[in-house]
Amino acid sequence: VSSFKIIESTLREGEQFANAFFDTEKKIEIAKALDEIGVDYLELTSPMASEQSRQDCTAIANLGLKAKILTHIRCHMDDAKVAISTGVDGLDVVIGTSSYLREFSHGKDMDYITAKAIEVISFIKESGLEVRFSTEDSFRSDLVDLLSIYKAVDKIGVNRVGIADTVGCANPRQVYELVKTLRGVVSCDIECHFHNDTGCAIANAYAALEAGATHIDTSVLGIGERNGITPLGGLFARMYTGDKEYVKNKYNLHKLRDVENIVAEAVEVTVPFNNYITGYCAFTHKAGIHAKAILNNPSTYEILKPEDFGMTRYVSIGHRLTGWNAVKNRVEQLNLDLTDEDAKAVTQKIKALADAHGALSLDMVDGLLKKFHEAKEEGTH
Ligand code: HCA
Ligand code: CU
Repeated sequence: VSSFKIIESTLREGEQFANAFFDTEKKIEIAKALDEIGVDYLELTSPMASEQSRQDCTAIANLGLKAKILTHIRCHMDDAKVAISTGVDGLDVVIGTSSYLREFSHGKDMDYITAKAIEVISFIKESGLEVRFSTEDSFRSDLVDLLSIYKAVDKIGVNRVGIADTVGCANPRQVYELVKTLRGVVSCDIECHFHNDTGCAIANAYAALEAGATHIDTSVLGIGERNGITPLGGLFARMYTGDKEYVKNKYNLHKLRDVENIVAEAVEVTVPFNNYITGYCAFTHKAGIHAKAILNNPSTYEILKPEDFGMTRYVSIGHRLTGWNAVKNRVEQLNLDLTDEDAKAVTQKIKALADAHGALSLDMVDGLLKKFHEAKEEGTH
């Protein structure tokens, strides 16, 4: 995968998260924080959702951010007209194509959908805006229906077509196959949107990019409808691992933690302990064997460099799995005068204490080391 673009949808999909309520000020703060990271696009809630949503969309479209501003609308002329009047750079148009949605949601057939799509897309293009056309619930839609509607909109010059795994049912192999097939049928860009109900949202995004997709939808911490979509941080971790330089040069990765904290606080959740990159244990090394190798060369057990994300590595030593090399490293950090033999003795003491009482805090470990150091000093006087 040589390049990709991020459509950051915290301010659209993320607003569909159970706890989300962003007032205007919070939306602007989030938009600016995401812009600092350098995401390519921001996608905002439809101006048709409510009067305040319309005003907020207009306000953010006029902030002069580097990111292109999109709003997300139904495939209706009325939606398109109002959305254009907000001053956004482009519109993401969506309509359901699966039999579930055709039957139980909007009740329209494929001929109607195709004609409507062409009408709305042509209208948006005439106004000079970028336009994407996406099918909701793509993976439960008929493949022939999908390809023929994508082909039809590609022909009239849509900028991107979108595939949406609305229900989170797709797996990476299915994603690869669908995107690969679509890549052979349209010449425009391909955007993908993955829900995370079965934990595949990052892997699916990666598979889509490998198959020729160009744009991936994300949200901060993955928030969205139900359990959400591809998380921004997780996508960074995945893509960095494939092409570190591209990701580091294009995005300001040091700002990831800030925006996660802003969003976590706004929606009243804590950042998960095992979160990609920023989880509190994401760079904590524990077992003695790992600790020794990490101290010699971090690449032995680290695929992501913490410093590239403004994070720091931590080697945990106050537990029964500890090893003397890690303890000795702490001796050096504290600038104590202890030999290897001393470090080994303290290590045995830590293990015995941990067996008896559970983990020791770093303060307790430091206390043991200092006591050992002082005892030696007294011995030499
Ligand atoms: C929904 C809409 C959507 C749209 C995705 C897209 C989805 O909330 O149902 O515009 O590509 O998951 O299908 O988020
Ligand atoms: Cu969605």
